[in-house]
Amino acid sequence: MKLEAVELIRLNVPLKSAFRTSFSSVSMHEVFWAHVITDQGEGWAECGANDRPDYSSEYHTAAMDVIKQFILPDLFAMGDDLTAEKVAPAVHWMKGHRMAKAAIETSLLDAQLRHQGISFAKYFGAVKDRVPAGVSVGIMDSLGELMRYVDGYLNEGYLRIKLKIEPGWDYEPVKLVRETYGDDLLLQVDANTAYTRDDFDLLKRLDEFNLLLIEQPIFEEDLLGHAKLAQYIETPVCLDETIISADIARDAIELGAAEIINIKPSRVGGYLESMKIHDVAVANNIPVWCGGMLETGIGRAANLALAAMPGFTLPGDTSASSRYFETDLTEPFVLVDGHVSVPTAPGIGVDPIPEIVERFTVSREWIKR
Ligand code: OSB
Ligand code: MG
Repeated sequence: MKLEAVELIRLNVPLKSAFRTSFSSVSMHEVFWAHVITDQGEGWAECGANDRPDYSSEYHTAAMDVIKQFILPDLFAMGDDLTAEKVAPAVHWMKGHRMAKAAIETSLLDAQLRHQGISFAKYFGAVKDRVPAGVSVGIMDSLGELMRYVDGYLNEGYLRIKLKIEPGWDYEPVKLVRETYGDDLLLQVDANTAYTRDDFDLLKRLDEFNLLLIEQPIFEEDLLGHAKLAQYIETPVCLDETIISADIARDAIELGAAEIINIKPSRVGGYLESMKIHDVAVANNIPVWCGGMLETGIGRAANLALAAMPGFTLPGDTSASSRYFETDLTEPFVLVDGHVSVPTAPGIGVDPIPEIVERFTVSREWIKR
């Protein structure tokens, strides 16, 4: 395949309600898409980077810059020798910038598989045609507000609730949700690194609520700290921010720092690295689940395909489009019996709807070979 041109499309898509985590409150999903044109057809991907370097060191302006200055020149230079599988080796010299790399690799994989008539799900070796959906519930201003949201999501049929936590918003909300809905509710929490090694006793108090897992309790570089915490508490420790590669996944598992792994393709540099992490986890009996970055349909479609791989044994943050947006930019993903369908059409399996995309577009830029 030969890469002819890339369009970077910046979009501002309003969220239905503000999504607050321990690191930010977002009411506008500010993202960009990579739209590649190759000699075999076009492809699409959503970059997972936020507008600020708050979840990871990446942010969308920087990701776009890295794509333009470094990633594309290397790929243009490969002529017609390019495949999606060759992207990661070609840009391996470049430190970090995994979300930028993932956006380009994924859009090329989309182009390649659309041309071959193969869906992402088939390429990944998916074993399900629909995946169980959880929902990530942000930090709220009050317990009453939290309960209205949790109640609404459970009524819609979500199969698992994830509560965002931070110091001061942990024990009480978890206790209230557990006591209101009983022991059968699949319940987990996500701290996005908000705690420290000094908080282990506080986190141990959550043991009484029989949580599925606690996600990324402390600093992402503190592998040993997570291993110590995993020893100290009953709740399984799940890593998100820390796991940026299959190598780190292997080490975290061996160290006892990751009893469960959240796989987010953007964070790890793409779907091919995600498949490797899946395989490392499965080989070590570590459950994985698919995380999210509030993706529009373009990113969500690919995540759903990944979540249909056999090792994804826990419900993901692969919620329906209506969890996030009044209007998605592709055919919306809907919740049916707590599940979301895995796309079956070639590539990511969905297309942007031009009139809707237009409404949310902030800017477009073409980079040609
Ligand atoms: O830590 O999983 C996270 C959203 C943005 C950044 C980080 C995270 C999240 C979520 C929501 O928890 C996941 C989703 O529903 O897409
Ligand atoms: Mg997380």
